[in-house]
Amino acid sequence: SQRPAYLPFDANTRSLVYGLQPRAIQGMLDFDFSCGRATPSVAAMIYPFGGHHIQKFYWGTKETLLPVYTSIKEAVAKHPDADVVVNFASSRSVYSSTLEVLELPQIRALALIAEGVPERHAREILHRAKKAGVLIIGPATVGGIKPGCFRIGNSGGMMDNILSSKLYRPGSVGYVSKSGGMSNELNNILSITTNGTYEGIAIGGDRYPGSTFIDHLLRYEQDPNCKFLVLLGEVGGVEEYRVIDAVKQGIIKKPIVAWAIGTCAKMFTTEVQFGHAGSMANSDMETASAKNAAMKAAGFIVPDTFEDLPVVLREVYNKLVASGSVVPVPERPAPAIPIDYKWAQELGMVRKPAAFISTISDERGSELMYSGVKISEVFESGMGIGGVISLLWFKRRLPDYCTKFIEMALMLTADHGPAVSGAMNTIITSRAGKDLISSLVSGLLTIGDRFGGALDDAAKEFSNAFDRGLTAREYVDVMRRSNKLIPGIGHKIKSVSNPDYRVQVVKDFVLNNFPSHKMLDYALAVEKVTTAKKDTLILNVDGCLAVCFVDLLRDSGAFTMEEARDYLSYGFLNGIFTLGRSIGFIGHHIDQRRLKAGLYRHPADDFHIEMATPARVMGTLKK
Ligand code: Q5B
Repeated sequence: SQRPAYLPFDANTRSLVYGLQPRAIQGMLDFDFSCGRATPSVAAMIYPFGGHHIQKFYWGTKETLLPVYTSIKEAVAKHPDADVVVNFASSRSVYSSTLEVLELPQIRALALIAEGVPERHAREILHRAKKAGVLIIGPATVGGIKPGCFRIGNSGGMMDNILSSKLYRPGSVGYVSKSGGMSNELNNILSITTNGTYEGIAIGGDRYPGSTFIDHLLRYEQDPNCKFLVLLGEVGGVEEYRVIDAVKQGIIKKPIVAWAIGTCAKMFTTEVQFGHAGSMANSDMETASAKNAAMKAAGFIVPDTFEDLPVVLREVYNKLVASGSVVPVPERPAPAIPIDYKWAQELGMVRKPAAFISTISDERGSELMYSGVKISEVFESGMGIGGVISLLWFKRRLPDYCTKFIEMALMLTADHGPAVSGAMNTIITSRAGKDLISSLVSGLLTIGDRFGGALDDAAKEFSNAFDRGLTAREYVDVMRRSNKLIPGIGHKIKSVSNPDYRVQVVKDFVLNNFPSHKMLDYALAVEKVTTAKKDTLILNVDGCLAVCFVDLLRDSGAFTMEEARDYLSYGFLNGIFTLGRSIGFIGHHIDQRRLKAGLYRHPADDFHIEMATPARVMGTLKK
């Protein structure tokens, strides 16, 4: 690295991020963009699982791609300009991945974010890092921030915090604290009382941090651009005393403002463990009050209370300005940072017309809802599949007899043997080795005017004729004159002498439960006319269900006349047969699988094949 050791980060720092942390990386890139960096500070990610790939991030309003490598070695080799690793590995894997990084001389600084790293591991990392001359920040830290240059992970908080604390440009104060929360507080105070943060490091709250207060303060002391120092320590440990020694020995000469947090500990009768692992006084000198007194005695600028910290910071800053040590530069306007659409939407800053409208279900809340009814209520009410269909198809709760009728329709249409067109298709497809969906769809595709899909037309034609006041005979004659088959009439095998039991079940139910069955009565009158002509021209299952659904729509009281007309025009009735028969087709597919049925080839003698020899086209077959 070209940078002096006291300057691990500058505006050209490039880093590798260990672990898949898209939010943190986006935060780093947004920070870079706000600083006006030419290149993103993250060169690549390392993630041992899932193979090489690339991930997309925003760079301002545009998008940029970052590679993901599976090994640290490869990432380092591919990005020789990267000399920092931000390691998001968990407490379980941070040790091994960090030791691996420490083997690579290219990496000069390493931030360890994981909490709960065993102290034995932390001490070994510390030892090896010292030997390798690598700066370690952490573990158990958010990292640190160098305004205008580089941000470690989530340091500095959300982008609005970064902007309000003016972290997009450097100030003059180098600070060191223990945690991200303390750092955020300092960034804010410094932006108000001084020209802001020059660099801030949170060393982490563990008992064995990879670098301590003194390491960073010595760097700041050497860095000519850092004009004064701030130490925000806390109760527990003796690290503040190492800084006191350095001040006493004249190694640290720059003004240093300090405060040890935790002075309230003396109000408790027993020793108190504050938030961090190391924040407990094991002796009198480790108390915050003792540290504050010792720092004051050594010449640090120590306020009387934490509340007075801003006052002393402002005083020190004003003195440095007056002496010419700090030369304030005109404030540049805060950069405009594009914010994520989702976030802007949550803040109510943007609106966008939805491309789709949906009114029947919603899974976004804590509970799935069908047409405004919670799924728990769907079950508690015992509404069954008929009730679910009434919610999802008609957006209303239908009376019990209607939901029972829907269920009956599904049960009766579920299957009608293997010989019908749809089942044949499913079976043949299944035997050709195709999967369930293909076999099912192959069967469903046969549903139409002739087979199973006559419901919609039957409902339409019967109700038209009825509404026009045609008698049953007149309707049959009208259809014959226009050369149309009556939808819902006729069956390949069922007849007056071989009645379809399914139709009988439907009729019985409707006659006994529906408040009105005008359309069924009309269709039965039509059946009388057609069966007089031919035994097989019965009201078939499609026709019977269709006319009964018209009765339900028109006379159950659950629909207006207009709604009844609309629903019929949507063609939902064939959906009843399709839904019901899907049960059977799936059954046939499973059946064929269970039987291990092989590929089917239809016997050739079942085809009458006749091919006409094509006529010779003059001139093309000349000898
Ligand atoms: N004729 C169903 O035909 C079938 C007539 C008619 C006036 C009619 C035929 C038809 C309308 C569509 C319909 C649903 C193709 C049927 C279903 C589900 C199923 C199936 C299963 C299951 C049967 C003989 C003579 C001819 C015709 C005349 C026929 N239909 N006249 N209106 N509707 N119906 N589909 O038996 O003078 O001799 O020339 O298209 O409702 O799909 O189990 O199999 O659950 O899976 O082949 O139940 O009726 O009769 O075509 O030989 O005609 O009757 O004009 O007169 P067939 P054809 P003529 S239920």
